[in-house]
Amino acid sequence: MNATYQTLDQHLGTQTPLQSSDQARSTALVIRSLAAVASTIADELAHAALRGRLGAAGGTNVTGDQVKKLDVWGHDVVVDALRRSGACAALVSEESPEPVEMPEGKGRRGVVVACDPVDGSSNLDVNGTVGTIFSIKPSQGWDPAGPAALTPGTEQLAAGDIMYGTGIALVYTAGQGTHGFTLERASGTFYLTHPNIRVPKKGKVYGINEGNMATWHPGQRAFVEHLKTSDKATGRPYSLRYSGAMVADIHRTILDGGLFMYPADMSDPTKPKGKLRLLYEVAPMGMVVEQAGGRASTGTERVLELKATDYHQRAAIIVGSADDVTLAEEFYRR
Ligand code: FDP
Repeated sequence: MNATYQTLDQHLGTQTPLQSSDQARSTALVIRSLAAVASTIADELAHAALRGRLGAAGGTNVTGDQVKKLDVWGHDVVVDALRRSGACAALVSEESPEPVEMPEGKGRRGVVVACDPVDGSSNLDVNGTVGTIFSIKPSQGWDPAGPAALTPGTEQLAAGDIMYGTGIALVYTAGQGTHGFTLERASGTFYLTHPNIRVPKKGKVYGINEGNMATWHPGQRAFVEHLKTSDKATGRPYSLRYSGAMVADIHRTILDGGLFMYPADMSDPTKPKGKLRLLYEVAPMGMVVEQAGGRASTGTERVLELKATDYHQRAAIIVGSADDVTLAEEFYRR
């Protein structure tokens, strides 16, 4: 390497919120374990076609998505790593209907983790980008500890994601800014390459699955129409970029600004239906973006204040540059 970078381990030691209690230290341990698993997942993804790991595992998960072989494998390696850490009391995972309770991490110092081990799995079979998302909350000493995951996102001790792209990037926040690391594959070490990321106040790019437009709230439709309308003074039209993996779309958004949106399906206006999962997609990415100076909203509410009643609850999300998210909310109010 041409420069000297701080390692993830060293950086975790600088974060004040991670030093204050046994539970804070457990949070750092969990982040270390997930970073170690990232190397293993990256290697498996890179060789999936050669190791017979592409394609469907057969069946659907609890939220009705088709399960891929790599989803199941990813869940198993995350469970193993968290058990071994001795710091996790329960794991809420996309691939398990009920929380996986872990006796190894019970007690006041344990944390609960919500994780999507392989997010964006429809990209798997086309060699597209995927990611891992994690959220860490206090277990409150509960046994079973799973219900402690249902508290609002404001209770998160830390959150982050790992993006398996051309490089492997890990982004995390423990409530003291959002920081980005790049994996040096040969040593399996994450180095701090993007300290204290700041989302530009306003962007030029939006990411959304426009194929769903017919189901959107009228305010959402009008907002996207606005972004596409030319107006030099306000930097429009915005460009559209959409990878199909939340982690990749939000990674671009925090670095370059703009918006990532997965609004609710309002086909039945009395029953808005989000797609993305609150505990292991929406809330953790909301914390990552807020800690970088951006905003995360459903269009009408701050996502970090949503309280879950179900482990796999879905929620809408409009996330990114503060001014752009605020403007989206104005369109919802009109
Ligand atoms: P996927 O279904 O492929 O796992 O859960 C999520 C997710 O991917 C996100 O990562 C992604 O942003 C979104 O769903 C893509 O959904 P659409 O295919 O409906 O656009």
